[in-house]
Order: sequence, then C-alpha cells, then structure tokens
Amino acid sequence: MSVSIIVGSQWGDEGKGKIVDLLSENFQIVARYQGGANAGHTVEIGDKKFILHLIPSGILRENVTCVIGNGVVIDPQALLEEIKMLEELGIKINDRLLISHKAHLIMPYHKIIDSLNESSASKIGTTGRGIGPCYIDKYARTGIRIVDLLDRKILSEKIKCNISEKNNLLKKIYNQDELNVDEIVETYLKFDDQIDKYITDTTTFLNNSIKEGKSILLEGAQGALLDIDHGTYPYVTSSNPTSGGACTGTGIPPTKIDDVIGIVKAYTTRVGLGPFPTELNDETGEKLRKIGFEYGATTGRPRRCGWYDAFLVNYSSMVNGITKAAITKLDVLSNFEKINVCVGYEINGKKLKYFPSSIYELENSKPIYETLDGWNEDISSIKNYESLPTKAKEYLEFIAKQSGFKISIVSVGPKRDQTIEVE
Ligand code: 2SA
Ligand code: GDP
Ligand code: MG
Repeated sequence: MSVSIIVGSQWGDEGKGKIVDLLSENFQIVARYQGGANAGHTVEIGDKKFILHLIPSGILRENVTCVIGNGVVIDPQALLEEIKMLEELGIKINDRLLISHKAHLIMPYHKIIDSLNESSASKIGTTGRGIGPCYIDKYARTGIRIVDLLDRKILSEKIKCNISEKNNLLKKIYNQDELNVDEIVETYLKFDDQIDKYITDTTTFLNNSIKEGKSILLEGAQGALLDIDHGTYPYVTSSNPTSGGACTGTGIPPTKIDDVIGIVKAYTTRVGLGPFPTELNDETGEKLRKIGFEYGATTGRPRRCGWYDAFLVNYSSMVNGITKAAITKLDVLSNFEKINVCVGYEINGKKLKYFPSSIYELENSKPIYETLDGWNEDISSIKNYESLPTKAKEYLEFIAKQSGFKISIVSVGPKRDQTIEVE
C-alpha cells in the first residue's frame, strides 16, 4: 500500500498523463487535487490518444477508481463532455468516478471574466477556462460548491448574490450584457441531474481507503513553477500544483504520503506568458517544438521551448520534496549534436545563490550553460537503462546530479511500452 504524489516539476506538460497511466496499473485509486479543465493530460494507448482535462488519467485502467478532489475547480459542462468522449472511446465509467462535495464550480461568468481579463493589458496567457476567477470566488468565500447543487433554494440564492455583483462588474468595467440568474440555475440543476451519482464525501472515502490498505496516486496538474505560491508569480495558475497542494486538495494528511514522484521533461517548455530564462527563440527552439510536438493539449497553443534548466528543477525538487524522478521525452533530444543544460543564473555577471522570487530578477537572469554531447541515435525503442547510448546516460546522470533527484523512470516515447525503469 502506498500514497504517492505525481507533480509536474517545471511549467507543466512534462508528460504527467503518460506516467500516471503507466503507474496506475499498481494503484487502486487515482485522484486529482487542483486545477480544472485547464489541464491537458495526454495518454496514448495503442493507436488511441486520450486527452484528459478533469478526470484523472487512471480512468483508462478498468480497476482504478478515480476521484476529483476538493481542490479541483469543476466546469460541469467540460466534465460531461469528457465523460461522453471517454464512453465513445469505449471506456466504462460506471461507479469508478467520485467527485468531492467540496469542489468549487466554474460558472459561466468565470469563463467570461477570464476571457475579458485576457483581452486587457494585464493578460498572462491563461487557458480561458475560468480558473482564476473561480479560485478568486473560492478565496473570497463567495464561491459555489458542488454541495450547493443539492438544494435548489440555496443554489438560487448563491447564484443570485454572485450574479448581482458580477453583473455590476461586467456592466461597469467591461460594458457587457447582464447575466440571467434563472437560466444559470436551470442549467446547473440539469448538470446536477447528470453528475449527482458521482458526488460524495471524497475526503472520507480516501482516508478510509488508506485504512483499508489501498494504494492511491495523487495526480497534479500544471507544474511547480505555475504554483500560486512557489511559481513565477504573477505568471502562474491560481492553485497549488506543488506536492503540498495534494494534501489540502484531497484531505489526505501529510503524514500519509510515502512518495513524491517528480515528472521532469528532458528540456523545458512553457505555454502562456512569463519569464523563461532558457527559452530558445531560434531554429533550435523550433526544432524542439516540432520533434516534441509541443502544442497545448487543451488550447492547441504552440509551447515555448528551451534547454533543460537544472537550476529551476533543483528549486522545484526542494519545494516538492521529490523522492523519485521520471524523465520524459528524452527521445526528443536524440537529434541534437550538442545539448545545453542550465546550471545556474547570473545577473550582471553575478551568480545567483537562489532561484529568484522576483519576476524582474528572473526576467534579467542569464542562464549559465554547460554543454554536453548529444547521442545522435534513435532511442525510442530501448527498453532498459544499460542499452541507452553512453552519451544519453551521461546526460541523465548530469541532470540528476544538478537537479538534486534520483531517476526511477526514463520515458522515450508517448506510449506505455516506451518506458525504461531504472534500478
Ligand atoms: P490558467 O488558465 O488560469 O490556469 O492559466 C494560468 C497560467 O497557467 C498556465 N497553464 C498551463 N500550462 C501548461 N499546460 C497547461 N495545460 C494545457 C496543456 C495548456 C494548453 O496541457 O497543454 O492547452 O494551452 C496549463 N494550464 C494552465 C497557462 O498557460 C498560464 O500561463
Ligand atoms: P501533461 O500535461 O504533463 O500530462 O503533458 P501533456 O499531455 O500536456 O504533454 C506531453 C506530451 O508529450 C503529450 O503529447 C504526450 O503524449 C507526449 N509524451 C509523453 N511522454 C513522452 C516521451 O517520453 N516522448 C515523447 N516523444 N512524447 C511524450
Ligand atoms: Mg498538459
């Protein structure tokens, strides 16, 4: 029995979906703990490609029960579409999905406000899924939760109260039409009819499951550098993707966590705005994007690409308490003669001691690179560590040392069997 957390160690899209799907063979429960339908977790099985947004990637294993924890913000429409998509692809959900009473609901006005904010000067390149505005209401203590769907009267009153405030905002600031309370109440009650069967007290379920000796995988979305507290603020998402968020976002206490598995891409990507010291705005960056197929799994936006940043991942390892690392997309680096790894930052020739907390410092940070030889050889069908080219092993050993973690998995392609377990 074990409780393990999967965290994105960089700016998201490290390949969490693939690794969760892989590891969930040995877990009975997989739970999401933060974020919402902004996430795009890709799993490729045979010739089928699944992109999960709200439902944990464990859903593709028929013996796994999936939980959407209290820390997640749920857009019921997106959830229903995802259930439909999975069922059409032959995945049976039945009683394998549980949704927390305490999770907050994304309301239509959250999406409108998100997209209006994004058309202003303070845009940060969000996914437009209403995530930030929903978490704003959660922390303002005015949010609407799944539990509110159980009582029409309470739901109507809460929506009414929220809408009068939002209508003012929409009219005054954005010169937009007012929203209709009754329409929204009816729409959400209809959603409830369809999702009611999944709703439960997931905190009790998860803690009872631990008592029964079941193993649980907690699936983070986005990545540590997008964390509202520890990321590159304000260019972050509005939740805690770091490992601490797994406890608050599910109600599993820290004393029950056995492992934190950091998912680490063999290079760096970022989607959305914000500083990115190792970004490559040249043909090398283009090459990484092309070979790595670096496009948003939710929005389709091209991802920004750059060299591996060990200084950043070292910080992420510290904040997350990574006990094991899964290196993904190593195969993408197979076509590079020389590969750079950032081992530190400098500003005006002065080496930084710590990963900067100030966005201005990060913007002015210049990466200090060490250059390694590439291996120039297709590694996508290699099944064991020893068979990897020497230069690839040297690369892995170098980044592990610089980033402060131990590698337990190396992924060399998107499919389940393109994976190497490291002793
Ligand atoms: P939001 O929508 O409020 O969470 O956006 C705030 C920032 O967080 C970033 N963010 C992401 N970064 C990487 N991947 C994400 N999921 C999708 C994917 C992204 C997509 O899997 O590719 O399809 O564009 C994700 N979700 C949020 C976002 O870009 C902002 O920088
Ligand atoms: P997530 O958000 O962390 O789950 O990652 P995404 O699904 O957004 O993006 C990762 C992309 O890389 C997906 O298209 C995966 O299918 C793909 N992928 C995962 N692991 C590997 C790998 O080892 N090699 C290659 N080439 N692709 C991978
Ligand atoms: Mg993704």
